[in-house]
Amino acid sequence: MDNVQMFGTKITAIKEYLYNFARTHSPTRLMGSENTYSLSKEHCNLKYSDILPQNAEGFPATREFLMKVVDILIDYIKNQSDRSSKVLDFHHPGDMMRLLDLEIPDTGVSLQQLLVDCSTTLKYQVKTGHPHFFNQLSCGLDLVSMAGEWLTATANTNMFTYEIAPVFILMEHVVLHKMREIIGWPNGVGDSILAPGGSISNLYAFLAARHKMFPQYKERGLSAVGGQLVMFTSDQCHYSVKSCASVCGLGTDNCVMVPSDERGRMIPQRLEELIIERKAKGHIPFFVNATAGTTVIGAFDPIAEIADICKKYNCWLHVDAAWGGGLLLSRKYRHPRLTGIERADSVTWNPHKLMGALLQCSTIHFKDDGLLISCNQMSAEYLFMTDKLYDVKYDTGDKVIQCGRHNDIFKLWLQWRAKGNDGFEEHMNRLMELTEYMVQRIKQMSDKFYLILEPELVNCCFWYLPTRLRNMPHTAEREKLLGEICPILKGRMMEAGTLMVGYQPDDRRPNFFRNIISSAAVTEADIDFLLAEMDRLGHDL
Ligand code: ABU
Repeated sequence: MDNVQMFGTKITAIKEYLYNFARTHSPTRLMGSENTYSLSKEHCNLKYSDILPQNAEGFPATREFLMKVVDILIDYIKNQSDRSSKVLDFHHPGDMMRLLDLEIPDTGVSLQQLLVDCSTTLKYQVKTGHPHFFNQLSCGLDLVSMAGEWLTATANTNMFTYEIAPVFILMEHVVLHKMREIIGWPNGVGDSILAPGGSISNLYAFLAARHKMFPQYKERGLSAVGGQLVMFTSDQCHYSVKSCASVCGLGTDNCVMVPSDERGRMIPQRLEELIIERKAKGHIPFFVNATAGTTVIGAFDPIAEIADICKKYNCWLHVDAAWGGGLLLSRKYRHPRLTGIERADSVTWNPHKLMGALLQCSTIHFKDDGLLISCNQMSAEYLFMTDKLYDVKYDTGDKVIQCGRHNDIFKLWLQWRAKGNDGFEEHMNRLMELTEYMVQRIKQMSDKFYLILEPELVNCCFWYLPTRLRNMPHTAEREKLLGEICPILKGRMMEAGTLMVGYQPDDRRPNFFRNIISSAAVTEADIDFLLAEMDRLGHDL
């Protein structure tokens, strides 16, 4: 052992001594007044090599270690469900670095230290399942879906072949078929895949559309196209659509941003004009993206009207319903928002957003069966042999541009089993009703809040009005001042740790708040709390 190693071993020993001292003298250091995360005396000095799989005799210690990890997780869940607990314990990055021990040691730490590490990690994690977390499109913690994710982690398989994931592959078939039926494609025809996020799902749509129009592109590249491809999307779309143009060689200048109306919906007439304009230049319009639930405002583009234009000009219609897709499950709210979606060639729909499946769970669906494999297949012989024991159409790996694919299906399947279609419909309706409640409360408190527009989805966009600006006429000057308040009030929320609501500008207005209700934990009382807390933290600004 050289001097450096000896020094490292001594430091680890000192740390463990200090840890054990803290454990016996200061139980709260371990995040729990009962000090429940201490391993028994018999196991407290063990290391990873004393448990499975390294030590075949180590099951008792393995079990105790994992049960303690589960205790930590369950306490976290309990704590984040307690409305009097904080949403976050904010520290600036430099301070956070000092609070944590993130170093990778030369000599591994004990199992007991790993439990402290797990507990400390969660102590400083933002509690995205807290009922007062309204910050992102994905909020909340669906516990059945979480149980599914635990099982997924334990099964630790790859989704590229039926050979190593038979049950999960069949679950994908069943759930994705069901989703295509819900989209409205006859008998659920088509093909689908789970992708790592909505942006990549949109990219799959782009690739399939180009492949359909120029099947030679795969082998011959740009020369197969023989002209300038152009795609169209609204100026409110998710930025990943524009990113497709950059990644796939069109260039962002050839992703045409179609103006939207004052409610954030693409103006179909402008789409048609822009297609004609590009055709007149000799370009090849081939792809139109309609957004069903824009990220900031929650707007729905008029899909049926856009579908008519796509048909007229022979363009692929993709619907990015990553955010709004959940409303397909609600008879009350599906129409008119998603009317016409069955006319799309492809649809992105992210269950990890409105449906509350755990991150991440994003699906992309195609009306045309066979396109995904034809577009992406590379026939790697070490994985996708055609002479296997079983029907190799169940090997999904060659349909995608990635190789390894995470198992994102089990958590969704389990959640859907628990809720049934009825449960999901009730969940969607509840989220929309809570949003309606929030709008009603904002209108009742119009001295303190200014509603920017009536929501179509669960995005509620508004300004908070501090006392000094309450009697000012609502002009561009007041909007500018209200915009300046947003980051300050958000900073106060984070420092107080009691609430998280997002803000951003858009191309029509300066900063404004965007509140998202997508967590099953939220109640009317939480919305009342949110509004009261913003006023408490911001009235003097
Ligand atoms: N890709 C959309 C997620 C954005 C958000 O949570 O606000």
